[in-house]
Amino acid sequence: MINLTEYGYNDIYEMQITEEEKEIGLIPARIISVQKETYRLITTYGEKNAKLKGSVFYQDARYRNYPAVGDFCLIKANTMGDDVIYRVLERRTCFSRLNPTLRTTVSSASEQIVAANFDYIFIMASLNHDFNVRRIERYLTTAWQSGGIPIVVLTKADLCDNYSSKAAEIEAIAPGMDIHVISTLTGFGMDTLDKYLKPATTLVFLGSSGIGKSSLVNALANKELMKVNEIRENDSKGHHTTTYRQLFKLDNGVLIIDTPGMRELGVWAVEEGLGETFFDIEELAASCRFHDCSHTKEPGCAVKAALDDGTLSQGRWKSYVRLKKEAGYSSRKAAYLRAKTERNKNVIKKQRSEKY
Ligand SMILES: Nc1nc2c(ncn2[C@@H]2O[C@H](COP(=O)(O)OP(=O)(O)OP(=O)(O)O)[C@@H](O)[C@H]2O)c(=O)[nH]1
Ligand SMILES: [Mg+2]
Ligand SMILES: [Zn+2]
Repeated sequence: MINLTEYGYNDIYEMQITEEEKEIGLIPARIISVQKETYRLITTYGEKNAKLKGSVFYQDARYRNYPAVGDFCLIKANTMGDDVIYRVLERRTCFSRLNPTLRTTVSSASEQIVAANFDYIFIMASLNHDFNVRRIERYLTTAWQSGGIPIVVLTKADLCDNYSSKAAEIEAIAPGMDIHVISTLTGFGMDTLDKYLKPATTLVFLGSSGIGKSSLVNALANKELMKVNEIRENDSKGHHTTTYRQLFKLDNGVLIIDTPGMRELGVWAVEEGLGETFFDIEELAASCRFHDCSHTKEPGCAVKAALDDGTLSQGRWKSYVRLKKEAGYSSRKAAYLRAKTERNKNVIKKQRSEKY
């Protein structure tokens, strides 16, 4: 028997299971990889392939509820074939991006969950030609929304002779954040990652293709878990070695989710998604006595009542508040950018009129 707590399972998930679900024999499992329609998962019985229970998933168009790597699900074990996934348990943390294949509209249907239920989110970039501060900043913005702790890992230190100045550039956009400079080739800086390597702790590796995510998985595992292509540095661009997301348990008990390099992040449009994602909270807020209720000390506050009687979890409320703030920030930023574009247009117009 496998102990699922070694795979990060704990009370946060356990308490979401209803009596009815227990009665019909549903058990928890963690998704360890997703390839098209096939889900690979781990349960107390071991590793199995699983399929979605069609009647539950297909009538629910909200993409968000589909399992992603790292998710804890309720499944029905099937000795005759694939197990059946009934439900995704509420995520403790998750990282999402706009689904590049569904970009026509910005709705919750175009959100793609990259990984779920991790503790640390490694935002990785290589110190050679891939290095791009703005891209790292975009990743960090989204990573903060995930609920996990973002860590910056700069790879291939052996190919860079001014890594401290590059690390300083990151420090400037992410003050106080942990930044690590490593080389899996020489072993440089590898020991600085030790503090994240605790049993049953989940790490997710994100970053462009070819920067050494899988190499780091292998280096930490001390064996070749993931295929790494030994291609020349200047040929590595645009070549994906890892093709799907996968969760590994190392011998030291650490859980790592390796992901394929992302060409584009398409930062999840927080503002548009907020109401759909947190429809329950928006509904509650609408029934507060005062329409401009701040949900802190007003009488007749429905949000506070729901928090008190437990129908709304503190975690969900906190992430709503955080996202709301974030949305305010991005709309202010958008307004600023619009104003700036307007100004530029006027400058160009003026220059043009001066010409003629
Ligand atoms: N010089 C040097 N090369 C490295 C280092 N780490 C990885 N590489 C090389 O970089 C190339 C890409 O490494 P991978 O680990 O496959 O990169 P990845 O981020 O997993 O790429 P995808 O799976 O495509 O997303 C390989 O040729 C590695 O040998 C390093 O620290 N130094
Ligand atoms: Mg890889
Ligand atoms: Zn209120």
